[in-house]
Amino acid sequence: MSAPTDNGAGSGADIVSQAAMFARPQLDQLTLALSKGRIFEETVPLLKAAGIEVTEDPETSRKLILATNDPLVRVIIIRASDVPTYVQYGAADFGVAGKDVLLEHGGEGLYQPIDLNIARCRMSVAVQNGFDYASAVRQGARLRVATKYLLTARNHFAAKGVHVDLIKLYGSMELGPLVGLSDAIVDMVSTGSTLRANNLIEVEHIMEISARLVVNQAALKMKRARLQPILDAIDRAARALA
Ligand code: PRT
Ligand code: MG
Repeated sequence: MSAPTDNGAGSGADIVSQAAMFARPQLDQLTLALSKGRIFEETVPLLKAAGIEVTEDPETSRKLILATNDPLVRVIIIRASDVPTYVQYGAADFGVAGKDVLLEHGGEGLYQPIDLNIARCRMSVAVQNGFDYASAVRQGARLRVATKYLLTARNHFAAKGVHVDLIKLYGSMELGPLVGLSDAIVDMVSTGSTLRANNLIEVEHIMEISARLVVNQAALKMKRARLQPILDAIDRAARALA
């Protein structure tokens, strides 16, 4: 009888590899931080080009540490906005995060990001259809803006000289103008269908967004021999797919 793979009571070999996965990181072991969903899905082909295959699916597994075909490379699955923090503190050697997330984090302790050209979207200002954004801005009214991206939004409106009261949200920004929480939102737009479904329109395009590969500065020095060929292969694959 074969034991279910998820109950920790696997074969001897399973137990050894599980132990290796949970052991404190070794100098020659690499930890990659990814978030579930689009970042994971769009990073997988790039990893494959570097010879790394994640052997479990984060959508069906409850594990937060996933093994790969390379015993010295493991993947941790965390919230998108936590990726820079894990990499900054060296809990992950490298990770993939959106430019939106990296701008909010500030980039401390992270080595020069490589643009992977994946998870592409744009950061925009949107308002309810019918709201006269141009006049509100022209008249110097104080705009209430709901967003997850406080720093980027603050910089954007400050550069334009627009007075804003920023309201921090953690998700579903689209609801803000519909229930009178805010006049506008700053959020990611990809197909535009979420805005349309909620009677919102884009009134300003702040910047193009794509996901970046970020590397812990110390790891790049200490683990360069193992890390650099992987970074180069991912970079080549990203350019080839772009
Ligand atoms: O979901 P969670 O709160 O855990 O975190 P997250 O939303 O940051 O993670 P995730 O996985 O949704 O997004 C990860 C990264 O993907 C983001 O940091 C962006 O860099 C990038 N990305 C690309 C997007 C989108 N496209 C996107 N469409 N992030 C979010 N969206 C959302 C947007 O916020 C809006 O609610 O999708 C909706 C709009 O999509 P359309 O297609 O209807 O326009
Ligand atoms: Mg999301």
